[in-house]
Amino acid sequence: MIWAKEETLPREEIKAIQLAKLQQSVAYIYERVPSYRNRMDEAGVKPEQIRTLDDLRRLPFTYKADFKNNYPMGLFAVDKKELVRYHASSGTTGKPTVVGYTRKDLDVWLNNVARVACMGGATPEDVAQISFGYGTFTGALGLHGGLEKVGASVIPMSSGNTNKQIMFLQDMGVTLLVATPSYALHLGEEIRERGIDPAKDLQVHIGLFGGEGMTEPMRDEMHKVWGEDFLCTQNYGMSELCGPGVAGECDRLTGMHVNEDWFIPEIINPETEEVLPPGERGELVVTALGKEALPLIRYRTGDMTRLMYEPCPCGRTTCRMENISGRADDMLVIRGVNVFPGQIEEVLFKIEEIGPHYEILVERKNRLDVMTITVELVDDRLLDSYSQLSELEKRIKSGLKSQLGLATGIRLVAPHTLQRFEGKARRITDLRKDGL
Ligand code: DLL
Repeated sequence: MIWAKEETLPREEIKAIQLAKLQQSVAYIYERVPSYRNRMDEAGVKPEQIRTLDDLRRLPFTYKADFKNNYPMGLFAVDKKELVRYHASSGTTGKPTVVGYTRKDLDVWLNNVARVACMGGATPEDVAQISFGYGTFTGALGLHGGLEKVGASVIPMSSGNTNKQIMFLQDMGVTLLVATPSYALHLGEEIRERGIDPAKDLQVHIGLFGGEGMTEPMRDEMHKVWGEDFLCTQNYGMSELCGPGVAGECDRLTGMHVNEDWFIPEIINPETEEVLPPGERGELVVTALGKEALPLIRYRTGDMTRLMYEPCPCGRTTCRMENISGRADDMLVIRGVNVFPGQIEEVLFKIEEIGPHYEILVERKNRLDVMTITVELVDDRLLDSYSQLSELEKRIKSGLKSQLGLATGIRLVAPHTLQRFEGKARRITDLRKDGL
């Protein structure tokens, strides 16, 4: 089911909508947000100079630091009394990033989430269990509201309490699961451990995943746990832009369709800030159109991907973004080599004897970067065989060496030793200190 006619417009019509909304949004932000007006003045660009979509490049970027410097609501374009909702994303350190919505913003947002839910196969018949943590995180209330718009019935389960999750999945005839991919894998494993076969004993046949990436090997793993016919798609978004609802995969699994009538995506080289041609990989920059409370122009998302404009067999004409290959700032530099966690995952997930959970530790020893990856065995009987263990370790190391061009340490641990995450997985610990 395609939720909105804007998803199937000819490119020229999409561009016309984008230009009209861009001109309106730039004039609006210039008038109402002093810090962005100052930046435009410094760059010597006025709203009336935005005459074509190419003029977007004349506009200054907005950075995550702008939220910090204007905490909590300095980037807002409306008075507090116009707001009907706040959300906030958890920063790794310091204050959260606070975002707000007017009534119209909320309606646009949830309609965009409804589109994404339909891309992933949701229908009014579905019973949806939301296993994202409720709270200021945009994921839970975003998917909740979007699925209600579709007409599905929603169970606001929240994260954690695996026994209760499983009981509801069974007793309520849940057909659709919303979670982070790492939690969905964990939950699936727990279900199997209780002697339940999700493919036969449960009715769950759709997974709407997001908030963190899902690589193809992870999707394969998901099928092993939840069954071959499980349609699992991922969707993308971020609090600053609205939350979920920016882009989502359809059942053809050809990348995430961007809701282009509300978001203009660009790809830039994160170092030079130069705009890259379609198809090239770089940092995603997004302009959010038509937002009242928190308009954002050319926001540096920090997420690395590429855009594809070829038509999709599903009938949607919107451009698609590839699976996020990492964050510009999540990238690890190990002895001068750029490493994205996704690359490590690609290797690990192809090895049968180990499970999908891992931890990366980076330290500096004798002035050298050392990366150690801890992975779980699937079968603890392997722990009794030294020769099998060392053969496995060698195989993992050589897979990683050819993928990353880098030697890594491997620790093999018994099943269920590593921490599981209910929300976004935190798999990297970087203990390096500058200058050592
Ligand atoms: O994670 C919004 C969201 C919730 C999207 C649920 C989809 C589903 P934040 O908490 O602000 O918002 O985190 C945004 O999460 O910049 C990405 O780095 C990462 N992220 C979100 N979705 C994906 C995805 C929500 N599908 C940050 N693949 C973003 C990879 C993702 N990374």
